[in-house]
Amino acid sequence: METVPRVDGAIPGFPYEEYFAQSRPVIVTGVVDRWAACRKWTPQYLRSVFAETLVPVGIARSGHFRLDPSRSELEHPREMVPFDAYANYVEGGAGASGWHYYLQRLPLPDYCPALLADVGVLPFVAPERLSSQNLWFGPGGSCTALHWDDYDNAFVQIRGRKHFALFAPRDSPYLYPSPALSHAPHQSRVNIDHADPLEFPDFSRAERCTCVLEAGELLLLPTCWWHQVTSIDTSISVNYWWKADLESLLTSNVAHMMREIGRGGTLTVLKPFLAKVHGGTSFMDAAIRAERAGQHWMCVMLALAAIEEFVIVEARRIGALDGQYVMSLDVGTVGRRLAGVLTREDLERLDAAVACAHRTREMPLEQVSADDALFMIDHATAIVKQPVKVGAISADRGGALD
Ligand SMILES: O=C(O)CCC(=O)C(=O)O
Repeated sequence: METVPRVDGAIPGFPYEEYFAQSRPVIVTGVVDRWAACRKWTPQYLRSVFAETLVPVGIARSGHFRLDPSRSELEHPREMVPFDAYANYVEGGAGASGWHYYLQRLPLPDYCPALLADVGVLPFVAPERLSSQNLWFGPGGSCTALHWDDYDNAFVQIRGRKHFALFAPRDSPYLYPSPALSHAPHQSRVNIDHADPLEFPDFSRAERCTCVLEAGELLLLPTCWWHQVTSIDTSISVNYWWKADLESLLTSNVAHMMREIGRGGTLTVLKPFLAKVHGGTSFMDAAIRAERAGQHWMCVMLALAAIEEFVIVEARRIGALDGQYVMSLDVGTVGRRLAGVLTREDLERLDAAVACAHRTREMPLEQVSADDALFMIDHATAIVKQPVKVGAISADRGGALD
């Protein structure tokens, strides 16, 4: 089993961005240990600052916190609890009642902006890309189940230790994600501590990488890395999520979702996902960027999404789609209702592009050729007169990641 490397970050010009660009997790020492938070923050200190502020605390029977794929929420509803009472519970030794409580990803700017004065600035996080800064506070044994996020992550351990089990994005086929159109497509169905080999026979092929993050250390966790996180002691952490580059999201995690969604219908449901990506402007732009990055499978699927979206938007505009459930329609058929928008030549291109994309969808990512990618760009560019920008269409069905 591999471990995550530790590097000393206290050198001028430390190459933070390279670790994200190359999708390599790393523990950085000698940086965040200088933050005031690492000196000041204890359960008692947090209690004095938050006082009776109500905070949403997660509840689980076992200490294992999982999302319910049908609700985009934890398996048990969170409870609003006064912070001071929760801090008493953490300090008093959890678990007496058989229930386990964990304060997960509490947005600090919303709940306690005063605490932000104690954390430093991360020079590699551009303010316009920052999505959230969250507090994680709980007793030993709190475990956030295996999942991946569509943001880059800087995870700062302030107090106590946390154990991380990581899997690279390429291991997604062995990690059995929840269904792509569920509310937790980024969560694994496998309990990695007691995996059932009959239910999840390929799990043993996944290569686990582990580490224990100590107080005063910073873990750089690039987007799409699967992680399960377990507090070893009473633990206080802060994490930063920010918009990842489009190219680093075009991984087998997203391919798995696209394949599953594409088998049942159109890919336009992935639009909210695109909106969370740095540089994600339209499916067409994304397809072109994927082609430039040599990600041919992704290019083909994104070009198909651009075509599907254009056909749906145009069909709605001229009233040819009333009441039809967009998720499962056949774009070839709908395209034929677009007289005046699509020419006969466009329709021939549409059929050829859909056939190419459906064939590609079932292929391993690395086997798709540059010719197929260019064929799709060419056809999509001809069909899609005006790429639909992010935010211009609302998807009919959720499925975007939290
Ligand atoms: O600390 C935890 O419990 C989970 C952290 C996590 O999942 C994250 O930062 O993405």
